[in-house]
Amino acid sequence: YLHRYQSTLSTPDSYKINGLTYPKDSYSNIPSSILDKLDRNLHLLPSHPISILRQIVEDHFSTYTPLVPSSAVVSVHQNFDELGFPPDHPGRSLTDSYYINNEYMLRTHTSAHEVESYKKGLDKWLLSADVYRRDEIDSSHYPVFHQMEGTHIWQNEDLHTLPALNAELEERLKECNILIEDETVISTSNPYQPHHDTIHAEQITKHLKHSLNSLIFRLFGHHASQKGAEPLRVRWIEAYFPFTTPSYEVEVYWNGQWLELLGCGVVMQKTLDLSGVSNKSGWAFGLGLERLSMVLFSIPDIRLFWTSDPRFLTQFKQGEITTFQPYSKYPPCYKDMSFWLPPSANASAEQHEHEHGAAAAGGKLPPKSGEKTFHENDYCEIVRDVAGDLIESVTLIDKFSHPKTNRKSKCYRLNYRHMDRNLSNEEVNELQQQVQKRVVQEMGIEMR
Ligand code: FA5
Ligand code: MG
Repeated sequence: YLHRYQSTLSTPDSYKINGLTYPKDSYSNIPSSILDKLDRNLHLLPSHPISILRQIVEDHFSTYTPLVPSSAVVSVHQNFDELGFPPDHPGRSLTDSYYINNEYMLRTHTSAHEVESYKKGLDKWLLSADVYRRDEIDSSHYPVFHQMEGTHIWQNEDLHTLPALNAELEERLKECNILIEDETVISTSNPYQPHHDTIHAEQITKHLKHSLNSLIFRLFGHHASQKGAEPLRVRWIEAYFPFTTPSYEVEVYWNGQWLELLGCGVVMQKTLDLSGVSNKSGWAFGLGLERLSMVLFSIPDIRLFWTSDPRFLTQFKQGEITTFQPYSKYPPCYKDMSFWLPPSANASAEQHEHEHGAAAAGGKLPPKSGEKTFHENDYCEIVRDVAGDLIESVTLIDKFSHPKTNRKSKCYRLNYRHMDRNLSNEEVNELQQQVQKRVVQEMGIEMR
């Protein structure tokens, strides 16, 4: 490990990140396996798929200022409050987010930088960064991924220029073999903002849709551009985000499936007011780079983005979307683990999807130290902390409720695989035992 410069450090009392020391408190829940990721910056690594896509999006929006935040640490205020997230939003819970302490956290989305970027007086910008969410373990979920935020805002007195801009974008889209499926309507569930002139709100929404449709065609339209090919299908769906209205999610039809690419909408006036630009209006989007890369480069496992194996890293070239050539995979090795849940977890504590859109409460809100409720994300975190990237997936394979005592048990299958060599049964047993020991100690569960 000597060659590795460690700019992050966790001691029992504090985290040291980018030269700053943050005291720990009952919120602190970041394992060192996650802190290690803070220096990696895959979105800036030349010829890495994540960086290749960032660059293509930046080239597409060539007049927008590219931004890269200096640290993944943001205040809870920036990540949630400034953007109008209600106090009981599930995304705030300790089971879903990584907290430095009750004031600071690792950003869960690039929208955390919206206000500070508007404050800089920028009207058109793109921002790319690593984001952190506690999550389940499988081939498409990893606790760190990358997002790109893009926004375009105008001085209200300039909004009359939008119809001409939109006409130009429409002309260009006509040359693309794209089929846009959009049945969204403006309604009470997805309204324009009351202070907006309807015509202006409509033009901003159009500009948002045209801009993103043309980006998606740039990324996915290669095949559809060939003679006689089927059109590229893009679908617009009504969505909800606390900091935009109207709001949408955009999906693309790829290899026979609809794939969610991004969330977007017209920026809430409250956010712009907070940024000191009340005289402006416009749109914002947030795009997930891993999901995009996995389908465009045919990368089958999200852990591959983090490998240092040259067989992966030397395959790609900046500016080019090429198909991943799989190299030999070593065999997996799975072990099952059955345990009784702690008594207080018997009633509820089912897992939920981590979504920034949903407004429903249901997560465990901070701080509830000392209370033992079972949450799958806590379990997965310990597994990942012990096994690192050797763990490929954690799957619930059985649930049982004792008919007399009403005690509940679960059985998980832990699937281990090394990316670069064979794992021995002894090695895997050793990992499994460490996981067992830690979950018993830290989660109050009892092995069956
Ligand atoms: C957001 O994060 C909003 N900040 C997006 C936004 C920005 C809305 C600006 C409005 C205006 P969401 O949680 O849906 O929303 O994530 C946005 C995108 O990130 C998703 O569409 C998806 O592409 C990607 N994403 C979300 N969760 C994951 C995950 N666990 N793994 C990989 N990609 C993910
Ligand atoms: Mg979403």
